[in-house]
Amino acid sequence: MSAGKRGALIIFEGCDRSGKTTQSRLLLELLKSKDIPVLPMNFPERSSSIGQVINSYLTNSKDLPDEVIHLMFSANRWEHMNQVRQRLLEGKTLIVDRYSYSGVAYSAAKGLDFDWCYAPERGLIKPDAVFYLKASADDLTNREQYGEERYEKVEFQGRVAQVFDRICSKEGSYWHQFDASQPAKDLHAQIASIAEAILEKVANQPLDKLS
Ligand code: T5A
Repeated sequence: MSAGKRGALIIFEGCDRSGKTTQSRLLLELLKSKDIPVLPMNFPERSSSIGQVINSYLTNSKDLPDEVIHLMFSANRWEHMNQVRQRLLEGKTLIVDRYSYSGVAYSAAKGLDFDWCYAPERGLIKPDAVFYLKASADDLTNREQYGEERYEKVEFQGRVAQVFDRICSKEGSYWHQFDASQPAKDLHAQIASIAEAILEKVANQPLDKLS
């Protein structure tokens, strides 16, 4: 990549088991094969001290009030923001499995106020694109290992999906919704063509913040 061009911040969002990890990996491999500088990331990032608390919570070995775990998920993003900014400005594209929208969707689905949930996300780097993988909760429960973590319950995932839908219609311009129940290869082909156009489009644009 030539001097001054930045990388793109691309996010995958969706309910548990919607295929985010699969699609992130396929996109990463494609871009790498084209010699585009690209790195994977995911939130929660479970290795930091905050991330370890989040992991204990998700695997049901620790309980925390809803507000506290919400703020920890957000803090986990904030603790990585300098690294995210630096990598993007170095020209590296980041393919990120979950971001602020998961933070809002899962906490609002528990009954916390939507605006309260969104407030700590303000100021984080705004994604250039969000790929929202949407499928019915009934479809997703049939996928491998469904049900192992705290939030993997059909009724709860239905509420999470409603919040994702609300955010998708509100944020419209940089959200791209896909039918996650189609074969992974077909989904990848659709995602790839949009992603490559986005990389070109944002290379000379300044980074923006969530507001
Ligand atoms: N959370 C997260 C919050 O509450 N607040 C926050 O701020 C954040 C960031 C952990 C949990 O944390 C919550 C949300 C989550 O509940 P996670 O570690 O990302 O988040 O957990 P999951 O979403 O459960 O991630 P998974 O890796 O388990 O699911 P993926 O990545 O969506 O799905 P993937 O690709 O691993 O695929 C799951 C299975 O389906 C198959 C795969 O082979 C695999 O077996 N599959 C398909 N099958 C059929 N058709 C397709 N198109 C398929 N694509 C994949």
